[in-house]
Amino acid sequence: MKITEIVLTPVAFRDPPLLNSAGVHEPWALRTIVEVHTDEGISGLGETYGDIAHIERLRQVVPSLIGLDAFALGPMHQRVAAALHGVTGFDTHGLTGKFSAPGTVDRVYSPFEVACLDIQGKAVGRPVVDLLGGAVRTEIPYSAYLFYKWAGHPSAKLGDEEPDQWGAALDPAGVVAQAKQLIDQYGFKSIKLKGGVFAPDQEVEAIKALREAFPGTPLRLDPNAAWHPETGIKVARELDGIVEYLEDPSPEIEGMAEVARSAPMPLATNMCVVSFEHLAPAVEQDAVQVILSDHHYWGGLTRSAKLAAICETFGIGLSMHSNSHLGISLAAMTHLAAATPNLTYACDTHYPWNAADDVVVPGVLSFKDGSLTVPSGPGLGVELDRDVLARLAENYRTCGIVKRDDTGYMQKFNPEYEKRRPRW
Ligand code: GKR
Ligand code: MG
Repeated sequence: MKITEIVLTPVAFRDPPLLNSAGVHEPWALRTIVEVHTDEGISGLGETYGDIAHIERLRQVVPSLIGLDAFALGPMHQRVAAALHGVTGFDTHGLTGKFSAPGTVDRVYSPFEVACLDIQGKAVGRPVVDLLGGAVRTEIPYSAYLFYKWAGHPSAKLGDEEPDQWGAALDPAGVVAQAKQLIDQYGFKSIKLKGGVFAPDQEVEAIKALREAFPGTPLRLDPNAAWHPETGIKVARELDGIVEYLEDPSPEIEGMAEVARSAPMPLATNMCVVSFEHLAPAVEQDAVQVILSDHHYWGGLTRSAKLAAICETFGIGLSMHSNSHLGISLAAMTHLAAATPNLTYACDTHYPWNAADDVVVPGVLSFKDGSLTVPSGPGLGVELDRDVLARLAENYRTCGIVKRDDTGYMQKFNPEYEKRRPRW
């Protein structure tokens, strides 16, 4: 089954002003929708980042994939590596760690692999989860992903914003209210708070307020490496018995190892271990006890299964990371989580923040009690809504954003703002 054509469609969709240690989300989030077509008339879908530099790298490899068998994933990875000739990508927010040349290959390869698995599933009439070894669970729990946020996007200056459907969350009461809203709507049974926005004491207070409002619900805090190791150690001690894990308190493997030596709870990361070459030093230093896998940068679903095996070997726990995304990614994440026995934490997802603009035909991806049922149709089990795709592609052409820049957007309203990691 030969690949005959690959279509890349950059899209932009509405994103609320979510705050993090790099700044604040812009009004539009970017993704690229990948469609792989074959000579047997079967097509597959993938979804990946939408920054211009990433799109250029996707474009660079497409010609070398034409003519390849849609089942030839090993050769496909090799062709992507050859086409990129050691190119190292980069992002400016740094929220998913440092890019290396092998990590860049995995990021670029991922959406093509997912699309080919979609094709393979359709060809044999089985869901992708079956190609990954079969479902060890059919309901996949996701966590309520809370963000500090402004009431809405400012039109000219901070303070003049028209509130969006979630309103502001800038203190512990706002964070608890946001959790209630997400839990009422989706039924989530775990909570993650994105931190690194306010001084650590205030974020600890917010976590304690969540503990009081939701007794027994697993909690996590993720400041995206905003703290010096000594601050990380202090916070870890204060949150003993309150969070199930503390995510990326401090930068780099060495910083995480320093915190881990004194932290009473496991430390998790999606920043210092983001590629296979980071695993050996992290294991040697016992820097992280949980890895947030993410098929968008670990090289697709089959290479994420390899990561899971390595984590199992070294007794490292597994959770799942997310960035702003649409339903093709959510379907792929759900199939992967269903097939990964040691993925025992509820997965992260930004989906509730962006669901209104999904490119996938509604119905299949609907949360019940905080979980998604693994789609049962062949392949990923989701279908593109062509009208929405056309609308989001037009958004991309007109929105004026070609790369995610949380820091630059924050500086528009607060010119003094500097991205500092660690800050406290
Ligand atoms: O969307 O602002 C965000 C997050 O901070 C995201 O970019 C991170 O990569 O969700 C992420 C995380 O867990 O670090
Ligand atoms: Mg994180």
